[in-house]
Amino acid sequence: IIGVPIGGYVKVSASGQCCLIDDEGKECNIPEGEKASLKLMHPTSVEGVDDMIRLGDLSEAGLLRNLLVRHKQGSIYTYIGSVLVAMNPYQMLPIYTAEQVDLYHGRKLGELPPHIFAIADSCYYNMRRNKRNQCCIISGESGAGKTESTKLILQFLAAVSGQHSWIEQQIIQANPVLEAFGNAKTIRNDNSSRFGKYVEVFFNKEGDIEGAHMEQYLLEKSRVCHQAPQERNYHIFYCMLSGMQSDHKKTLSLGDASQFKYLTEGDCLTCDGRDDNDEFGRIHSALKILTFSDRDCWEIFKLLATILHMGNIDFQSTIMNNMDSCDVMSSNNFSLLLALYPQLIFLKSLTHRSFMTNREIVMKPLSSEQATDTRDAFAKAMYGRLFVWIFTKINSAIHKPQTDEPNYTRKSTGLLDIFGFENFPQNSFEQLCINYANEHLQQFFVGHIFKLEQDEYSKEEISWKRIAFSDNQKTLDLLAVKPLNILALIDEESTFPKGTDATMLNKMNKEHNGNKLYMSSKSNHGMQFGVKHFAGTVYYDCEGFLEKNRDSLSVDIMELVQKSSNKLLKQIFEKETNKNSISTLSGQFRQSLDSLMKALSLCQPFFIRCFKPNDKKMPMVFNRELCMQQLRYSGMLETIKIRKSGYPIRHTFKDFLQRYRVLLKTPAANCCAAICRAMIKDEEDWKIGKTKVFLRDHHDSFLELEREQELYSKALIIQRVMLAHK
Ligand code: AD9
Ligand code: MG
Repeated sequence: IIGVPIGGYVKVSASGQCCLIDDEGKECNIPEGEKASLKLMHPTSVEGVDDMIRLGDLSEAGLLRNLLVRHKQGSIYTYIGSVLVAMNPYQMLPIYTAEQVDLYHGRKLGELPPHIFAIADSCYYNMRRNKRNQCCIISGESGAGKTESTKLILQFLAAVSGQHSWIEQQIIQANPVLEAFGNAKTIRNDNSSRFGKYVEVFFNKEGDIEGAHMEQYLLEKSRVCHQAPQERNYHIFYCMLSGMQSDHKKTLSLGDASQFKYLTEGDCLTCDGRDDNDEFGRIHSALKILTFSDRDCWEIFKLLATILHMGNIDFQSTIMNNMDSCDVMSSNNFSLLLALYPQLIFLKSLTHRSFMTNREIVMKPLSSEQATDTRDAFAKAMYGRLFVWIFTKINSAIHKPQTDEPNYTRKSTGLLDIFGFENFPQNSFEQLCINYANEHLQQFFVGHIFKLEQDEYSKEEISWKRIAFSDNQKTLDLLAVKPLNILALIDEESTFPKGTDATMLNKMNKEHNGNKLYMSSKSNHGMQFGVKHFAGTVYYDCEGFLEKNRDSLSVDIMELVQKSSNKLLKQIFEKETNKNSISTLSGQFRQSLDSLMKALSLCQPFFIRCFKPNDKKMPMVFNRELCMQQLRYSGMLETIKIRKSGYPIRHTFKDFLQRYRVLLKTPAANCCAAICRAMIKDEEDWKIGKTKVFLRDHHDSFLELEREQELYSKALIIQRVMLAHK
């Protein structure tokens, strides 16, 4: 890697020839002239350290090597103070057993080798000791291990929570369901989360889990209709087709996955290491635990089948009155769909769109491409709403009202597992939203580690040399803060009936041309724009932006839903009317992110940075370049510098005294004596007994007076300072 030295050791052969074996196992002879560029490694780098704050060689190369050495030893966790770096092992390690839970429970951070359980235990301990809500912010790119880490923390919290009750079971069982409906195989991760989630677990005074609440963010709906090569649709479809009883399948006219267009676009039906058949059983029983009735499950599967059958509808182009139009191909088998909808309305709403002229509503025929888009939009909307419905239902199962205890509000630990930063050869609206969310989180991290820390030092007048750090606020400004920011322009254009992706891009180019963080289209006809994100520059393809952002269905489709005989279908589309006023997707996403950030800012945060050691999903392979990239953009080097020279722990004097006075080993009596000695001249005027201080009568009021004066003069000073500031 350019500019990043590699570690190694020198082997001297019997003949005296020197040869270098580097960290990647490569042997090379060192020409005489280059020997001077060899540097002796700092002793802390040779075997690696648990906490990178202790590294002697605080350089990129030093950090990288530390992670490499530990990865080789099988130590996947490393601290930077209280920040945990977690390297995906891509293999099952025997470190998550009940014994390990016991081992880490009740121990201080750093007492034992770094572990995700240690972070979980710190959360739990802090929550109870400080009576403050905690949160774990888990970040990293796709496949780095965020979702697995979230599950491990939940597992730990459930294990240490006193009672082993039904509610813990339910919270844990929410995962297989959410993953079935919201995760899919992508080229980066066989179980990639295509939505973000924030899970808040509530604890009562005794430290037992009392309930939970989950928030979801922006499911990737486009996957329902399109998959990139070697990627799959959501797991649930394949599980259903492989695990469902054959008579049920027959009722729903289901064969196997290869029969459905929506499942075959990526040319990948199975996923190594996943057994869709087994998984179906697990999903089904998890649904039951979460209070979904057999009927609910059946309704869900029916809707999924509907979506699959919809995908198989083809349109045949025709010309009618000189206009492009189309018909549904008669060869298609859509008998299942017709059981749901009146036939004529169904066919018409897919192939026509009605709109208002000055006087009346007219039906305009759609071309076969437009009809295909309408069909896909309907399928995506169905799946998206089904997902939200399932999510809401899970939430109501795990929601438990706080037990009525006067003077106690229950505390929570929140776990944030959100989609990682994405930069594909082609990026669209979804990537823009995802990367915007990641910018927000990065800002939160930077804000917490750097800004707050340094601000606190200046406030307390602690002498301190400021550390430069890369702040991504300017990117956030460009995306969502400045007037006419990118998201605002997309929203604005989405509300113009005549707005197109091209007019939107035009406005963006005009507005942000001078901004160094913004890249205009590469050519005049280009439909791309670029944003310089904290983790690299991403070019976005504008095509489809407005349509995705508007996220609306034609009135004809909405009418079709109303006329359908399916209760669940009607129910999931019901909310439309009473949804709050924000109608665009990016608007809703922004709002939910804002409230997330607000919630996070009220918690004591822990940060877990997941790292991906290689792109091949392989154990024991450490790609230095890939890791270097992650180290750089996650700001780890700066984090270490600030943690190393900083004071991340702070107490008010009062708290500190109350907690740590015992360590002085001065008995209380001696402290009392010290006070008396300082205040009362004559040693004969006071005596220290076994449990009490004995004073002369007049010294009682004397001490009280002195105390008052001391406190009063402090109050006066404060008052004066406040007046001066006015
Ligand atoms: V994405 O942004 O949702 O695409 P994640 O969530 O960061 O991504 P995930 O947790 O799904 O990644 O991890 C990917 C895979 O790595 C898992 O399916 C496991 O096979 C593997 N993994 C991750 N962490 C561990 C671990 N602690 N132990 C064993 C792991 N395997
Ligand atoms: Mg995930």
